[in-house]
Amino acid sequence: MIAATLTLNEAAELLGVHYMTAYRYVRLGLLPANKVGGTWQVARADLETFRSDAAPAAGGGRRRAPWATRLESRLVAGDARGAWGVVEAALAAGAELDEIYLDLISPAMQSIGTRWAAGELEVSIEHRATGIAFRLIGRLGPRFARRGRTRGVVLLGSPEGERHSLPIALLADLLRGEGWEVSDIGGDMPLDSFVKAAQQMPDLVAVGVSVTSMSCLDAATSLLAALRDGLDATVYLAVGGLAVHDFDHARVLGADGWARSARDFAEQLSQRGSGATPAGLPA
Ligand code: B12
Repeated sequence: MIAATLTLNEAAELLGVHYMTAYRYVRLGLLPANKVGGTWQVARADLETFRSDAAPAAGGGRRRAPWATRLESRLVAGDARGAWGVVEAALAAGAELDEIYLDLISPAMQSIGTRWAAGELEVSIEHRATGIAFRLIGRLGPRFARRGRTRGVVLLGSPEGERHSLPIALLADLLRGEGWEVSDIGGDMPLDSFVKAAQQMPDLVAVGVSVTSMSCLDAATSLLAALRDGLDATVYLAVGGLAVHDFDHARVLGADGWARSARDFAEQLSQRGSGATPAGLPA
């Protein structure tokens, strides 16, 4: 009977490469593997997929590296070093910092969430993956820093009860990369403290409220109303995140604007900064 699982040595032999080369494939997220009792194990099916992926694409073109899938495999395995290896490899291959956040880390986390919801992954795996994702952005975050004058101050946070703070941390760095000074007050922020933080922020241009859980939409509505009452009318109030469907929904919640992604939000803020009114948004 053919074994469904191989040691890394066996996998290296079947691939015709040195053990260390096979290990590097694992570390780069190219070859999925799990550590069991101190040794790496590779599923035979994953080895076959790796082999066919390594073959030249039909028509002679180069295959696009599936970085997000590789990162996901390292996050699910709890392999922080390997996850960083994937990020480094993607950067070396020419990926920009915003692409690492939006096209690697975000889809990897979204897929992990889908797999958790389908009962395929334990919640402990999801928590561990989130911890590693935070460590990745902890290393990458300083690279977004821009020299010189900032374009203005943006406050980001989530209403009380909303524990999804990773989307805010990602959004914060992406806006910093566009030259904004960002204050990230994280998730699950009591309403009074959120409003006070905004009021104490000099030169505040915009507040972004992030809502991922549907159950926190009411808290977001109360927060936006309190921010509207407590802040100067020139401060732009935006809402976003998985639980907010579109611009109309954002208006119902009491915000001035909405953006589906961090890229769109950065674009909106830039247009406001330049004095132009973003399409479909109030001045
Ligand atoms: C990690 C995670 C957690 C962690 C969060 C840890 C942390 N500190 O962040 C923990 C374990 C705490 C958690 C808890 C729960 N989670 Co959870 N979680 C996730 C997971 C896997 C990843 C979240 C993430 O970081 N995504 C990556 C970010 C980048 O994606 P994003 O949300 O699209 O963000 C972008 C845009 O939305 C936008 N954006 C975000 N905010 C804002 C704000 C503004 C102003 C603007 C303009 C734009 C903007 O910019 C971002 C970058 O482009 C998701 C899966 C998923 N699909 O996201 C589930 C997920 C969000 N969780 C879910 C659920 C159900 C829960 C729990 C209810 C589970 C439970 N029974 O306890 C609790 C709820 C806790 C609470 N009250 O908040 C569901 C949500 C379903 C729903 N919409 O209601 C998801 C979708 C999983 C699933 N597929 O079912 N979770």
